Amino acid sequence: MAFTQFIVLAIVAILFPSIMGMDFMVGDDKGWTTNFDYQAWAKGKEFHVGDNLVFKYPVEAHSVIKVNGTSFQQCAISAGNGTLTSRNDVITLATSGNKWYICGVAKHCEVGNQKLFIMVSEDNSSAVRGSIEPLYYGWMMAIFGILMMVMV
Ligand SMILES: [Cu+2]
Repeated sequence: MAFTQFIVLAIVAILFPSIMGMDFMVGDDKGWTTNFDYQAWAKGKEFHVGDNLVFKYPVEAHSVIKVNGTSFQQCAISAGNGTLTSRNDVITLATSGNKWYICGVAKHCEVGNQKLFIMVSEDNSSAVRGSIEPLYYGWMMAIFGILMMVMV
């Protein structure tokens, strides 16, 4: 019985990360910095509501400001945008749509190209339902079915 429970837990553990929000380390090991191609970094990644963006950078070296598309193009910081400076800024993607982030320090955005644009799609639960391969889903159901028979 304990072994069966272990298997069920293992399967849940495999499925669970796809249902939970994901953490995206912006720039991966380079972090949030100048002269990095963040569009190349974002390419091929799928961002969903509930996921987190993590911006890491040395103290006072950079900042993170959420802006609109126009400010993004012009590297203009509009009043009222909260500036994040904790050097480990976690932004939870709360809504779907286009999101723009720039660095507010010196000319890092204009000269250093320190800017990130992403598209966020609807929440994970609906996305997972739509994106899980039917074949994969079928296999999971088959495994669950076998487990049920074993447990009885
Ligand atoms: Cu910067």
